[in-house]
Amino acid sequence: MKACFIGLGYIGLPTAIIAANSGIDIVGVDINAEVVEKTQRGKLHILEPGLQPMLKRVVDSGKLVARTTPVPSDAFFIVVPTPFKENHLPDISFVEAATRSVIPFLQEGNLFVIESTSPVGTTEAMAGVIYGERPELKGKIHIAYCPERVLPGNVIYELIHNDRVIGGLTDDAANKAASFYAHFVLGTLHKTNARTAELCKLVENSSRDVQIAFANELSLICDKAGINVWELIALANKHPRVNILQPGCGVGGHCIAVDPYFITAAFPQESKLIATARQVNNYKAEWCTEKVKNAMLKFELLNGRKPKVALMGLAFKPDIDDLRESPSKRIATQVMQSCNNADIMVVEPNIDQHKVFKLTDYREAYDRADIVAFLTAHKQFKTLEWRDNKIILDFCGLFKK
Ligand code: SAJ
Repeated sequence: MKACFIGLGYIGLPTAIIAANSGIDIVGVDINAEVVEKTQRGKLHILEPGLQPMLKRVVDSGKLVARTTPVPSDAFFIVVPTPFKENHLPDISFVEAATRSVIPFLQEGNLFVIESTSPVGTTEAMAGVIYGERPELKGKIHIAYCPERVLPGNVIYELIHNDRVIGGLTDDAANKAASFYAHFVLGTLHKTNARTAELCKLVENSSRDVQIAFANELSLICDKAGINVWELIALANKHPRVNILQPGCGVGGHCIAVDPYFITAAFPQESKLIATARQVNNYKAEWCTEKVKNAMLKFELLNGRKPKVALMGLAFKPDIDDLRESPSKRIATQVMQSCNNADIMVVEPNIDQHKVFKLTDYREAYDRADIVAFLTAHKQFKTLEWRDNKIILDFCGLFKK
């Protein structure tokens, strides 16, 4: 069995490694020559615990080979990003380009699977692209959609143990894809059609977005009402059927802050709640920005000088180095743009340097600042003690005060 993985990013590379580790001959393909070269040397180009030694092993044993172009195989997997364009419209151009790149190599009996998060109907559309170029293959290859659902940081465990949803354009395609995943997935493989599987992925992340929006909305209400939101949520969660998530300074990352738009773009009339959740979570970051700016103004009025401000954390969630779609980064940018003369220290302990922000050590920033805004609850910040002589804006619930 030989399979080609198109896209060696945060999901494609770990899946390729785990599939190779299960004994399948894997060819990993990426258009980025640097990624290919590094992977060929057995060097991991992403941060993911436990994956480096596994990569080295499968490269050394010849089970994983990296290239910039596909080769004839039994199965092809599309694992490339699907960002959004202006107006939050999904951009499936990478999926289409990756699909087109494998078309010359497709043979009768092959399996073709899309894993990239995609709007409903993408798998059917890509089948149309394939058969448009290779009409002789119509009905002779097996096409399916099987979304990834792993949590960065826990990818090895989740790739093996999570259940998978496998949507075939035909029952045969779903069965064929399921027997591929059965080589390395211990979770249950649930078969369905491609459109259901596409929407299922979008719904999983939208569900989390809506739940976080509820927590963020509560934080706004509590702020006005003078109630501690952390205590409120902890108490409400004592109810056996209530499980409210935690508020923060908004929702970031390339999944939860993006995928709901794939639903709202296609079903605008029917997805009011999903759209509102996006607005609430986006608004929460603006609200935090205003809170910081107001605290700075108030400080200046009271003390007759500008405050020193520490903005703590740029990553989109705790203990990672990923700044994509990060609300903390947005807040830091907006605060800095609004007061160009102020003394602002930006802190991100998980990265060494940043091309826009000059980074300060977290202890130094905490010591020096008059106003401290905690944007991301990194573990380093949890070692700091509350100080009554500072104005602390605890947006991510570090002290739960
Ligand atoms: N967040 C909160 N409050 C919470 C939980 C999270 O504000 O109580 C924020 C985080 O700070 C972050 C954002 O939400 O900004 C998203 O973080 P996350 O940990 O919820 O999720 P991701 O983006 O790292 O991964 C999600 C996962 N999806 C679900 O849990 C439904 C993962 O399983 C998916 O595979 C991944 O998206 C993906 O690739 O789609």
